[in-house]
Amino acid sequence: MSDSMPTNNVLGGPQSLDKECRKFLEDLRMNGFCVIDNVIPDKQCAAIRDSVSATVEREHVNYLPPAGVRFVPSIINHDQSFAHHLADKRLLGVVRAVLGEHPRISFTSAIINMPGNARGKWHADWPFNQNNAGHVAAPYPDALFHITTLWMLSPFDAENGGTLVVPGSHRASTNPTSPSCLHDAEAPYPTELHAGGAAGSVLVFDSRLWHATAPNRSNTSRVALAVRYAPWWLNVEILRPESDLRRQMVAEAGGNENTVPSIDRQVYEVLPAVVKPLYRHWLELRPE
Ligand SMILES: O=C(O)CCC(=O)C(=O)O
Repeated sequence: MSDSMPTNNVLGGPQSLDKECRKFLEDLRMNGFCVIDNVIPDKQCAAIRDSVSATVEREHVNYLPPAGVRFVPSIINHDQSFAHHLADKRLLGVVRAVLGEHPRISFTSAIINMPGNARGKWHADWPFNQNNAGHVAAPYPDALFHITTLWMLSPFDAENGGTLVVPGSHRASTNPTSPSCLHDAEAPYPTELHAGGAAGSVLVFDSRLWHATAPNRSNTSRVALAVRYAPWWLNVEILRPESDLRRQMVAEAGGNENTVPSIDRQVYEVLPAVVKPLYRHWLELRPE
């Protein structure tokens, strides 16, 4: 790809980025996703996986379909074993190149796909999922302004349910959560593939990318974190349980929305200094 191609709002001169980062950005721009390997070094990955698995066992909440998936929102409040890696230089290099300075974490969830879990429906993530009260209505503009990352605490492969993705679908102006989309959310897509990687890798994708939970056909759980990054200017308050915006747009309007509990002050205080700026906006709101 030449540097004269449309940049799809990737900020900063491409010359200022190193070769590896340029490759990640090219994949993200052309296919809608890339995989950054070795974000969590091998030696630490097993301990983090064990810690997250134990936390999910203790804290998992009732989650909607697909069946067989365990979920903990804002797991950072219960488990900080992985916290240091959230500000990984290579990953944040990609995030900043796309979203600009002062990115923020919008979601920190744990997801465990148990052996035999059901396949999920095709969707794009918040704020492009049309089933959420807070969404950018389809047809939406061709701009990348929210990044989803799936952290492979287990290796991801076709057998254990590496995430299903449709390469290139991030440039569509709609997705199968919209009645206007021609594709049935439950039907396989001809060009779908499983995103894969070794444990410790991070799948990074444009939140508009069509993706779905894949069935885990192995006999061990697939353990992952879903961490999403937003630019400073994207309003994420609808996700916060105690916000007035949520009261207005979800409770009073009778809508559906993800719930992202605020971060406990005591947890925030013990986070690594490089990670604090990513969560500062999500500190619990003190009653006036
Ligand atoms: O766990 C996966 O592979 C997919 C998760 C997913 O679809 C999501 O978090 O939006």
